[in-house]
Amino acid sequence: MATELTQIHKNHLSRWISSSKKHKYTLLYKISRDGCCSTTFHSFCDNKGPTVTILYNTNNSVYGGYTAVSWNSNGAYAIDAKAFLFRLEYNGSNQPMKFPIKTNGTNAIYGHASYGPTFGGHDLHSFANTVNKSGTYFPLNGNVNGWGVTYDFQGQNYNSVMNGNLQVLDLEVYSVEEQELLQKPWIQDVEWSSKLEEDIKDKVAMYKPLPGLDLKQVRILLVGQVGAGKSSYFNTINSIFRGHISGQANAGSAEHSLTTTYRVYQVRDGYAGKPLNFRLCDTRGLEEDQGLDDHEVGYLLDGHVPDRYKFNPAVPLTPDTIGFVKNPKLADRIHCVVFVLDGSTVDVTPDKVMERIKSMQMRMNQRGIPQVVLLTKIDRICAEVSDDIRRVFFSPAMKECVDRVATVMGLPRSHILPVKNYESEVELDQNTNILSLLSLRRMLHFVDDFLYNKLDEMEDAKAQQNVIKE
Ligand SMILES: Nc1nc2c(ncn2[C@@H]2O[C@H](COP(=O)(O)OP(=O)(O)OP(=O)(O)O)[C@@H](O)[C@H]2O)c(=O)[nH]1
Ligand SMILES: [Mg+2]
Repeated sequence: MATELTQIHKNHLSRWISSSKKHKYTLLYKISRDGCCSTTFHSFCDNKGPTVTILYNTNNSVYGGYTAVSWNSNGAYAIDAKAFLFRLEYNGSNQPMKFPIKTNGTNAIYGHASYGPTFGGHDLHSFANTVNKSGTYFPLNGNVNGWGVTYDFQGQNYNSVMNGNLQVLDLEVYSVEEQELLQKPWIQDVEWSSKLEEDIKDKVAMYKPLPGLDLKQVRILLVGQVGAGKSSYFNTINSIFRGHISGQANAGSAEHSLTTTYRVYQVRDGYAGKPLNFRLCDTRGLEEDQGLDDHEVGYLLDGHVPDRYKFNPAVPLTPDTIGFVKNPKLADRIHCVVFVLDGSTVDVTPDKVMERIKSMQMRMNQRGIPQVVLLTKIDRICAEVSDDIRRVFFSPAMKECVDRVATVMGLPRSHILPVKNYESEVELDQNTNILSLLSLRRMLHFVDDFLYNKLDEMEDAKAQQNVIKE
């Protein structure tokens, strides 16, 4: 289990702290990093204003407490009517629940130099003095002797919140600051109008690959972790051009990749219309130990993999596989790669998946193939964006997420394209369409960069041949 506050956790906490405000969470103290010691806790966390304390236990449950007042070492209770305890996950599943204070704020927290974070009298006393790690976890020496004295546990007990023990993989304290929407957008904003929607839709529909390359359609490859939203992106684009919500590609949640077959999808302009000049290539998701492998990626990029090829981890693709495209042309190759990343969990992407993405990037760089990131599920990154997609470029949470992804992927911010895919909607929405079309138009610009390079290469080679002939 990741012992780090995810975006989904932050969203729950922010809603509980104040539904109308956004918050910035800064890690102050983490026992697996800083040691489990009350003096360290106080030196890092006293007088820091509002904080949230999170415990991750060995049963994959995540719980903790929020206080709007500063921690102190005075050996005294502090009053805080805004304090609450909470559960975020129970046995690895999302089970958020807020446990409000029931005493008008009296005895909300207890600050003592020898105590770690302690809430109520004492509904949750995490630890005292120093606790050493035992194997993989910290057997905290606190207690919950005052369970329900200060906080209203809504019928929940020590077992149903904390599995009846205080064995934790980690305990973290974050400072919580209120954040307003940005004054200036993190990247140029657009005019969210039906005219813009029509303009970009037309541009995309009229897109033609560079002449002189004998290329009718370009290919954009979608790769990324299982469940990131690759198939949903194709469905979103397809829906926009179909004129209604469509679910042509199978999308949903499964333990392993739902997409097991390589699909080189066409998008048609309107009902039974003619195919547009780009194809979206949907792949099997990346996983820590299975899924699309490096070898297959090389074949995909070079255009050896046939449409409807069934990925099979037990039988890797080889030149002898039926349908293997032996002599791919430029038209068979990939002209732009899109890394599809789930914005709401990107901060906890497993290291192994990240390593695989990095090694794929090397293959793409060797071939000069442009790369962009499609940041999906932005409705889960920021509640304000979920309410109104037009706030996407003004959301501090979006900016933070985009900056993190740009750094990790080694790409400029302008290569990170946020989208909200259609997932449960029944009607198209103008602003959702605009954001998706903007991303597609950017991808086609990147495709053009690649094609210009190819054209230059071809022309240079021709010129060389002419020189040799002369
Ligand atoms: N809220 C929200 N959910 C999304 C978004 N995009 C995709 N989803 C949901 O995420 C889940 C996974 O989406 P898929 O499109 O199947 O993901 P995939 O990358 O194709 O996954 P695999 O084929 O299994 O590798 C589905 O339940 C989608 O409805 C989004 O932008 N917002
Ligand atoms: Mg899929």
